[in-house]
This record gives sequence, structure tokens and C-alpha cells, in this order.
Amino acid sequence: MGMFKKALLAGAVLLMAAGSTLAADVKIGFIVKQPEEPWFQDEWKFADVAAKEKGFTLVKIGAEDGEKVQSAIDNLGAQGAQGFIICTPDVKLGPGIVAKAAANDLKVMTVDDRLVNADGSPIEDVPHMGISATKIGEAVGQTLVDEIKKRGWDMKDVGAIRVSYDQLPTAVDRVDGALSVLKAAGFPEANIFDAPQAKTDTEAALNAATVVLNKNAAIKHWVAVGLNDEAVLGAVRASETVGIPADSMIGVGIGGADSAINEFKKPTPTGFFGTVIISPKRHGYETALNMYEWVANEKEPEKLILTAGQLALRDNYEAVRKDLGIE
Ligand code: FCA
Repeated sequence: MGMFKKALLAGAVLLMAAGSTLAADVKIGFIVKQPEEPWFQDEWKFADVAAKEKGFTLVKIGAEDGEKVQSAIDNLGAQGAQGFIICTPDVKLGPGIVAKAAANDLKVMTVDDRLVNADGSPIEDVPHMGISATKIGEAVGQTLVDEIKKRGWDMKDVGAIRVSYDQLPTAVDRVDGALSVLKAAGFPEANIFDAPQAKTDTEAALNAATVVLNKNAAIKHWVAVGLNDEAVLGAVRASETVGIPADSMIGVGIGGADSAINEFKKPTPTGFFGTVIISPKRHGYETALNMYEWVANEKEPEKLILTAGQLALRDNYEAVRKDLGIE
């Protein structure tokens, strides 16, 4: 090879190196607020698939509070990571997370729960993938209305438990979406009871729903809504504890991970009637891939992606999961 050709080749190699980072040098964090929740386990699982496929390193970190979030980000910076995806334990940590990421020279995008500014408005600069919360809530509400009618219940004899976590905007959109459909179908507003949960898990929802049921012992039939399957399962468990028969409770959750599936697998139906399955594959695999493309090829992710859900009941959940590629 002549000198000229050699020089050209060397130049080309240099150019390639400047334009992209080698996959093996890419390290991406995936921080979640509730690592024990099946939804987040599934997100991690699918993010791992992306890491394997592309050959980058994925660092999975659980961070249940603000302090843990701060140290997780510092830790990623110290490890030489280039970016991270986060589902924050508190959306109000938004400005702090953005600042911490910048201080550590890390790219950041959010999943599930969108960061907010001090005034409560979403931080639009940070790329986000969430669910279409209102629409999915409406699907929950429609399922409840259809089932109430099918069972021949008079709406005025039915109570609705609104398991609530109102500091989280997506949670408000989900439950209010569901209740708007109930109300439009004639469900009396006075029969809707707030059950504020201290945390977004089943135990907290059970405690909150028990208070509502004990206070309203005269009501015979119940429906339950909440931000996720865990919330609705808490209400269902509460109804069992106070002795409401399974066929007098209709709970419809959101999620479709193991918490819901295990319920469908029980030999006798419980009050957990259905769930709107959302896609941990999109939220885990796609966000990890988007972050990788951003780090390795400077391809910035879309600022806002909202994913859809699909209703599943006891008798068709396997088919729905298959359809979504998450069996
Ligand atoms: C929130 C909820 C999770 C899941 C996710 C998509 O983070 O807490 O359970 O529903 O949105």
C-alpha cells in the first residue's frame, strides 16, 4: 500500500472514532423508584435485552427516595457512565435531578413518571416515555361501566374506591380518566370515595381502602380504581378482609405484570376483574436503546413518547401478552 492510501485509511479510521463511541465503552444507568415491583423488574429485564443486543453495560439501581437518587447519579458519574434513565420516587425532585445529571456530565431521560418544575409544570426538555394515562384510565372506566351493567347493578347502590396518589400527575390522570367515564355513565359523584395511599404499593392501598370500606359498610357493591395493579389489588384485598364477596367487587388495574397475572391464575376468580396491560418492553427496551443511540451516535430521543394499553381479563390475558410481545 502506498503512503497516500495509508494516510487516507488512517484518516478514515480517525473520523469513524470521532463520530461514534464504541458500544463496549457505553455505560447506561437505569434507576427505578420501586425495584421490588414486578413492573420495574420487567422494565429492567427488557432494558437488559437492549444492552445485550448492542453490547453496552447497563447499571440497574433502585432508589426509593431523594437521597438515594442523588447518590445513584453521583455513583454513575464516578463509574464513567454517559447517561441514565430514571423513574423517580418523587417528580418534584425534577430540577435537582437535572442539575445532578449535568454536574456529572450525564445525559438523562425519564420513564413512567415525568419530572416537574417547582411550579408543577412538566420539565419538557428532558426526553420522556410515559403511558397515555387519561386514555388508559378511560379504558378502565369503560370496563367498569360495562361490567356494572352486565351484573345488573343499580349505580346508586355501588361505591367506587379511588385509591389515590395525587402528588403524581400520571396517577391523577389515570384515576380521573376512569372516574370521568363512570360519571358520564350516570355513576353518582357522592358514591366516589378517596383512599389516599402513603406509597404506591399494595399494602398502602389496602390500608387506605380499608378505611373507606369500614366507613361505608352499608354499601353492597364496589368498584375500585388506582394508578396501578398494586393499588387496585390493595382495594380488592381490603374488600376480602371486611367480608365483601368476590362477586360484589370489580377492580380493574393498570400494568399487567406478575401482580395481576398471579391473580388471574388463582383457581377461583377474585374481585380483581381485569387490568389494562401496558408495555414494559417499550418502556425498558426502547428507552435503553434510545439512550444508547444518544450516547453512542448523538441521536437525541424524541422529547415525549406516550404508549398505549390493552385491556386484559382472566380469560384472555395470555393472548394479550403475546400480542404485546411480553409473555
Ligand atoms: C408509575 C407507577 C408504576 C407503573 C408506571 C408505568 O410509575 O407507579 O406502577 O404503572 O407508572
